[in-house]
Amino acid sequence: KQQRMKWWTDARFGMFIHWGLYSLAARHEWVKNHERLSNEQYQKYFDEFDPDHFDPKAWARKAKAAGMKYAVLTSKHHEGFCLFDSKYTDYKAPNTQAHRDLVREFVDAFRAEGIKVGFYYSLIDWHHPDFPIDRVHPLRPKDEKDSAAYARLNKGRDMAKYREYLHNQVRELMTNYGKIDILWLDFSYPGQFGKGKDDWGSVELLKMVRRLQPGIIVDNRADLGEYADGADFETPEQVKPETLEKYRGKTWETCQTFSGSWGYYRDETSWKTHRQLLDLLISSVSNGGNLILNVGPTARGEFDYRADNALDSLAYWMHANNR
Ligand code: FUL
Repeated sequence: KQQRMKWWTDARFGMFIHWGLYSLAARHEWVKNHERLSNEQYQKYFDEFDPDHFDPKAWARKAKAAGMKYAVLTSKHHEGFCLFDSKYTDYKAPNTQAHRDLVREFVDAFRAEGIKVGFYYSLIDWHHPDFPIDRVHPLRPKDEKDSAAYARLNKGRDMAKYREYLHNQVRELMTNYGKIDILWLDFSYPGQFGKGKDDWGSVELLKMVRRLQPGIIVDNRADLGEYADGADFETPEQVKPETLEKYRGKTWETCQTFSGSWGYYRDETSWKTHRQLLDLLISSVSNGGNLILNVGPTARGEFDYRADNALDSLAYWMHANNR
């Protein structure tokens, strides 16, 4: 394991990319949940998705200049939309006006810059017809404690079928794109929303992943229980730099946003200052961990000017301090 982790530990700094249909709404990647949108209401984002400014080579150059050594893209977020070409769904980028597999272009562009590539894949899915309606599902009942209502809503939904779908898709991701360096499964926090390793078939899933991608590094969010070799690193999310000290001695990566949300949120005003970003990087590295900093590209496929400015400031700092 130590050997497997070596490049990642040396790398220290990566780019997270949250991109999906929620980028069109431009008000949080959880918009479907927050606003309890039905598939029909959400459909307009699929119909309008047309990333005419998508230039993954430009993304990769910006990541590289900022000193980032790996990048993790949302192949599928909670909304269920797939940026990749999957045999198991029609709900995917090739069927939009993009007309292509965006994951493949990401992988090719970042590899060409010498940046390691990884996939985020959401274990929960707010589009799949078999995924059960729970307390965090957009279609949850008005009274979130009404168990009879859940029973009614879940009639005909079958977790076993969804589990098969998720295993099939992860197999595609682990098979069709060459060597993948990182897999970022998200989430369950066991027990919190009533889902766990038996629902995901996590242990089997990870065994398959390790078989198909022997060198891959996997996060700790799939509730792996007794399967000790399952997870490689802890994932403290949006924590303050002064709290990172407590992770010393562990293998960890803190994931952080430029503002609050992960998906593009046009009107968010809570952007971190460049100094705060630098503090996060320095605090992560000096406490023995990694930082993965997130960009939420716009629906048209480019980085917002505030993200560009932030990356530029990091690039300038790297340039000045790279001796
Ligand atoms: C969380 C997700 O719910 C967020 O939307 C985001 O992807 C973050 C990295 O992980 O669990």
